[in-house]
Amino acid sequence: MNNREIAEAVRGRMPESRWQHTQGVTDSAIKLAAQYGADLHQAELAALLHDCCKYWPVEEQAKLLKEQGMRGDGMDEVLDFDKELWHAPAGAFVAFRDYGVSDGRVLDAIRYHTTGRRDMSLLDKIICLADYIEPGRNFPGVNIIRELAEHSLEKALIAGFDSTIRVLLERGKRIYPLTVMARNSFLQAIAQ
Ligand code: DGI
Ligand code: FE
Ligand code: FE
Repeated sequence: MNNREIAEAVRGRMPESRWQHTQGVTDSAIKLAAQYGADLHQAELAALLHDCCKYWPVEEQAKLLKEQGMRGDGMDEVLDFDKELWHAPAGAFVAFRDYGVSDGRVLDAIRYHTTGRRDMSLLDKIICLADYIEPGRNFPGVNIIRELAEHSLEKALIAGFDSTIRVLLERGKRIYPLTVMARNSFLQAIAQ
């Protein structure tokens, strides 16, 4: 499947509002990739597929994740955390199985687009940040993240994770360990 065919298939399997979001993430990811020297085709492909599982019944997402078994990739505990996190690793599996994506860098960018991870790749950073700043996003602080994205992927992502973590703290929720690791590794990187 080429990117255009993938776009049509993805669109058919989600509500129109999520397709608008997916297009926004794709536009933002391509811009960030051009600005920061990443592969535009990979950025487009990962963005198109990043939320491909978002509207699957959670039981099906859980089933896919159980079938994959333990991978030792930081996602093994995900079923024990917020269901909102499941669509990312489940989406990577579906991108591989149903959309024929074999590029591990694209699959990882989908897998870690919600939580982040320690030492995120350039493509991981672009997809995660595009998801925060796409034009349809409208949460408190989003414009600061957009401004930071002009100069530093890392500073923008710290601000993004800070806003997510703040909401989780306010709601008394746990924070997935990979999100803490991602934020720590960015803080370390910008201090150097
Ligand atoms: O799928 P989207 O709505 O486009 O965006 P996303 O994949 O970033 O959203 C997943 C949601 O997961 C996000 O609104 C916050 C929530 N969440 C719950 N626990 C955690 C978490 N996000 C992160 N990064 N870390 C968590 O521990
Ligand atoms: Fe998502
Ligand atoms: Fe998204």
